[in-house]
Amino acid sequence: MDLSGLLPWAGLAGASLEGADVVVAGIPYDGSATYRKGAAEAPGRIRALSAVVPPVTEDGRQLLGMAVHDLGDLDAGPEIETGWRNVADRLAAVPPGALLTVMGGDHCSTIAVLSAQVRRFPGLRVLWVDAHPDLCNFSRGGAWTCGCALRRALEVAGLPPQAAAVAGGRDYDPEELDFIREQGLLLISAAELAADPPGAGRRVAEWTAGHPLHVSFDIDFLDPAAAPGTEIPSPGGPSTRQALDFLAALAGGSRLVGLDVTEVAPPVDQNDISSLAALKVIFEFWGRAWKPRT
Ligand SMILES: [Mn+2]
Repeated sequence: MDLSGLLPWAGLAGASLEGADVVVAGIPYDGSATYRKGAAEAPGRIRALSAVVPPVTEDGRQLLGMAVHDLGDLDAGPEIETGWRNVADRLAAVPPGALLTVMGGDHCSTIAVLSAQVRRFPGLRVLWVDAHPDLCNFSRGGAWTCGCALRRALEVAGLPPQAAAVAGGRDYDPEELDFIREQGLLLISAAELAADPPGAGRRVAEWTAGHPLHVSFDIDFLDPAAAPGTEIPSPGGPSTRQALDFLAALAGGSRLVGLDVTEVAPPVDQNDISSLAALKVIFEFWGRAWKPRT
């Protein structure tokens, strides 16, 4: 793809950190991926491809005037178990008025993101958009592997399990279903969501009850036809269209304070389909969550 002459983030980047409406960062970490690695390359690839996106959303909203600051990539070190702290400190210093947007990394990079977000926004709620709940206490040989990402993130951030909801679930370990039932988490399955994306979005918005909401979007939420380049593709997922309709309805009734998109793995992608899907989610999210200053 010829990107010469084009600027990242639709040309919107270049604002100061203090004056930014949106702050972007990458976490090039895939040390917790147990099947197919490659998510460490996602921030670089998504940032490069962001130059081809126009600064207009699909419903015609202008993003020109939205001030973007790109922090660049943050180093989580070789192991997220220790590496999350430095990344969280950097992200927690982002001014509260800025919409935080992070590119993973495997889904354990979200451990750093959520611990920062809960410092920026007390009372935070988390929507885990994913084919997998990532709620195992121990999975695939470790407690800090991707199957444990949400479980560890809640612990590290000091959030009760009830502060999280899962949307798009269709692959479970038995332990996760027990945990969801015992702790009373909201779970909206892929089948429920695909049957009525706006209805599912409204249900989540209602659940947030006015609390600040961070959305953690694992690209494997999407059907592998829409996002093949990921660690663990899971057939039977929603389309990108359904995902956007879900997010639009969600945005209509909730207070969005951040987004992270994880598990895009460029080395196993096809023609950048998955990176471009991630960018579509990011830009449409911005269009929904950003309130132009008047
Ligand atoms: Mn995940």
